[in-house]
Amino acid sequence: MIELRPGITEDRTAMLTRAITREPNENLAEGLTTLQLGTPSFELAKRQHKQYVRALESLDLIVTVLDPLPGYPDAHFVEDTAVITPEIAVITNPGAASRRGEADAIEPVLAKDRETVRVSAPGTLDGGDVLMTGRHFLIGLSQRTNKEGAFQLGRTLEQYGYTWAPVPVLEGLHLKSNVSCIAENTLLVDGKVAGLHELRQYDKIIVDEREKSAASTLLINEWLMIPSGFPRTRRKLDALGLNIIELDISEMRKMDGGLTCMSLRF
Ligand code: CIR
Repeated sequence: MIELRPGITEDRTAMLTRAITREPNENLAEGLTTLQLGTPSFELAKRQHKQYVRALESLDLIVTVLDPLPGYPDAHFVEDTAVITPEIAVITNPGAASRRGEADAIEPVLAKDRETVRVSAPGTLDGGDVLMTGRHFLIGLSQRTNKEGAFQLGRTLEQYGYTWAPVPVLEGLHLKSNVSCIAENTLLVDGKVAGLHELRQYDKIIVDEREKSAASTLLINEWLMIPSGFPRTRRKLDALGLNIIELDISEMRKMDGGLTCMSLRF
C-alpha cells in the first residue's frame, strides 16, 4: 500500500489562495464535445458551477467569478486559457480555433496579478494538458496541444527553475482527463496510461476500468475534489485517508469537462 502524505498541494511551491472561474454561457450546449452523454442543461450547469465556486470558497480560496463570454460556449472551461505559476502567467493558444478568443479575454484579468507571456502559433496548448506536480510539469501532447506549444511553455518554465516532460495523451481530450495529482508524488490514473515511461517516477493509483473519468480530480491544498458517481474510486481514495469533497459535474462532463477545467488556481 502506498503511504500518502496528505496536506500537499498539486503546486508544492505555494499554497493556493485564489481561483478564477467564469459562469457558463446560455449556449453552452454549442460547445465542443467528443462524448455522447446528452445535451447539457443550462440551468443545471449554472447550479453545478455555483456549487463548484462554493466548494472552492469553503477551502478558503478567494474566487473571482467572471461573466459569461458572449459567443464562446466553452469559455467556462477557463483552465484551458492559461498556466499560472507563482512567478508568471502563460496565456495559451488553445488548440481549438473556436476557443482562441478566450485566451485574449483572460490576459487582462491575469495581468493584474502576474507578468504574462503568450504561447503563439504554430504552437497550440490547452491548460487541460498541463499538470504541475511540485516543480515538475507534465505537458500532454494531445489533439489540442502540439509539440511546439509544449516547448514554448517548457522553455518559459525552465527560466523559473521548473522541469517538464512531454507526455502522449493516449485517450480522452486532455492529459488531465486521465491523470491527476492526488498527493505528493502520487498520481491517480486510468489504467491505460499507468505504464507510460514519462510517469515512471510517480506512485500511481489506478482507477477501476468502469470508472475511467474518475481519474480527473482536483487537489486544492489539503483537499481532493472528486466527481460524483464513481463509488469504487471513492472507496479507494477514502481508504488512503484523503480529505475528499465530492461534486456533481454531470453537465460539464457532457461537454468533455472535468473538475480542473472550471478554474484557474494560483
Ligand atoms: C472543449 O472541448 O474544449 C471543451 N468542451 C471542454 C474543455 C475541457 N477542459 C479541460 O478539461 N481543461
